Amino acid sequence: MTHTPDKTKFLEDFNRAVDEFIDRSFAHIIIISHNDADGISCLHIIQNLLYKMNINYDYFIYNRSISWENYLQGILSSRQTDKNAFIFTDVGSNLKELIPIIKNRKEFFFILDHHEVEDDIQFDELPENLFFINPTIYGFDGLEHIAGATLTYMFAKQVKPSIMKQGWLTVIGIAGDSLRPMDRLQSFNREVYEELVHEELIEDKEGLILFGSMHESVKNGLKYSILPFLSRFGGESDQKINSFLNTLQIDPRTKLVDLSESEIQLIQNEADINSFGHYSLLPHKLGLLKFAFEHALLLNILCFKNISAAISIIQLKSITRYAKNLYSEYIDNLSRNLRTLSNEIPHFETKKAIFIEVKGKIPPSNWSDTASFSTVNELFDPSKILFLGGLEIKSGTIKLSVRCSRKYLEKNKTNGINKIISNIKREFGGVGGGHKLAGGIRLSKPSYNLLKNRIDEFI
Ligand SMILES: [Mn+2]
Repeated sequence: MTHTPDKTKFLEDFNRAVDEFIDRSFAHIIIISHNDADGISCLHIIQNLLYKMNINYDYFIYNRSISWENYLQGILSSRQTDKNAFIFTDVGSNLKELIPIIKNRKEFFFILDHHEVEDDIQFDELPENLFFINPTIYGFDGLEHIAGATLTYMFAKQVKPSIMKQGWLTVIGIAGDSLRPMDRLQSFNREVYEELVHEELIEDKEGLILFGSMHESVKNGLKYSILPFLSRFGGESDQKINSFLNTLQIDPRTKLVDLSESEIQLIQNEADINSFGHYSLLPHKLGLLKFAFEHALLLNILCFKNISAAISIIQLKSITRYAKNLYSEYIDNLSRNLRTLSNEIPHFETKKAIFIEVKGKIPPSNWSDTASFSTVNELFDPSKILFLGGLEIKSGTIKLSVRCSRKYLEKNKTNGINKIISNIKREFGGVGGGHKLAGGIRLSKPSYNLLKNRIDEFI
């Protein structure tokens, strides 16, 4: 969509949903959220809201690996009443699957999502018990303008203004989804961010951005930065980085956030990088959890390894040893994977796409993030679509992370990853979905082989 977003219409529909939600004073609510940092932030915002409203609730996490029909079968109760409701956050834009289910239920459904809607849907003919709040259908960009947590925060705050105190949760969602320094935020993300800074619920700082390692020493920052990934230092030996810093007369043990402006200048000049920007701190947290980007990344890691730990750590003030170990291991692997990817792995390349099979070279739990970070760091031709993955043993299917660069999107505005994935699904079946920039698909092995040869038809 290239036209300017219709904010008035969006807020009108948004407010109508909020009013309905308040007026119906539900007896019990089931929250369903996505298994990533944004989704976990949304979950906690809604939990806080329902607690304040004295409404009982249960929650579930959806990882999009099975269809909604199969998933909801285990959740939908045979006892239906319009006194109960569902709130979906950061998930629920697969309307083709959901509408037939929702139409036959008595409960009310509030879907707060920022993923693109791939299906052909008449939005004025939705079931009466469905409130579908998705800014992308009004022309907003689900990645650049509004995170799931931003939308969820706006909803919760409209219902109960005192939810602002939990607004820091929003910044975790924004940091996890946007992968951007905070000075690059736009639209609702920016409005909410500035409000939270103004209310001193979060702190906005500027400095050398080495995301993934903002809580570290400058030596570790250069070594383990994943955004930007510094090919000169990433995964290199301590000795090499120390000697670089020593020639600049900078103590390698200096905390990254304590570097002076002139030291930052010096590093940028000598290393030929340009990475000055804004980052966000959560004032009531300590150590790694104080840094919004790193906190979000930790949640994303835990969502894969141990979902309960992800759900509980967002409430903690300081990190557990267990989580810290997982984090260091992850960053260590990711910087190594990015190094591997930028050097050796063979590619299958067509005019419009690059396929990289990483099975055996990169563990499956790292595929998605390695794909994301190799794309944002432009390790491959940014004018091509990246398919990174391989055989997933437990499902026997080929699991692919699909990514494009922002540059690609600027040139191909209407043909994002979600669109490409739905084109592929229409031809080959499979399960998957996503944003304009990022998505995933699982395919059978034969379908995958066909796809590799015919990919340019679908892009
Ligand atoms: Mn999201």
